[in-house]
Amino acid sequence: MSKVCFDLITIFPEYFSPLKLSLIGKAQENNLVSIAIHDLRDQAQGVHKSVDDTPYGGGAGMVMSPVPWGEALDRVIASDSAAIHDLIILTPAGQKLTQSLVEELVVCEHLIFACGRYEGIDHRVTEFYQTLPNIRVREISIGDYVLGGGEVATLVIMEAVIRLIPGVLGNPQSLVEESHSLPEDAVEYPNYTKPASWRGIEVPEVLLSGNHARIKSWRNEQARERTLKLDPRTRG
Ligand code: JBZ
Repeated sequence: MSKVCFDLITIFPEYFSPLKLSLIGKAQENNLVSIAIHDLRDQAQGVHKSVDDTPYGGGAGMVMSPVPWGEALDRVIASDSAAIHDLIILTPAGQKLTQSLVEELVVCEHLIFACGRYEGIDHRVTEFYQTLPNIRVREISIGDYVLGGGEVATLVIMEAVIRLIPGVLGNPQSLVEESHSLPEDAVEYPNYTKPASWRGIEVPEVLLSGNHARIKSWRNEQARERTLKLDPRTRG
């Protein structure tokens, strides 16, 4: 069975409390994934346990020191030294997250998420781990907006990856429908449930018709309209 191991390294371990909930909580209980959370500050030196310093060359803000990062990463890698590790460094300069990237990640055996804060992590961390055998370094961004650190980006990626692990979703049909029934790159059709009339708004008649061919083509048309409305230049 393909059990994916996750190690998360952060100065805010409590950011990851929601991983005990819902789908991801169940996936852990059912031993489909293992998730370990590590406090970077455990590897920091001195009374102040500082993990950042001023940037060489000047400029605003602080940069995370490679020293505690190296200690934390070496420990995680050593704890499963036979595995191939994918080290994911969250950064706005990274490869944009897409469903195809998520599909690449779900086949990895051991994913390490390095969650930076401040202006990010000293670039030598990327450079060093790229030189090691059995480690693949990936710099990833979840999108074009400004975040305060890598923790929320990590949660997004984990939710997208873990739901693709075999056995995690109760109803694997939803995976099939997502990937096949709609045109490539289309958004979903609108969904309705009971009651058939709510605040004077009726559920579209076609959905009550029982005519599955009509329903299918109506849904495809709705999805196409929504997709065009979102991005008329490149989609639909
Ligand atoms: C991300 C310093 O740590 C950061 C800051 C911003 C940021 C990330 C990490 S990851 N933005 C994104 O996914 O866009």
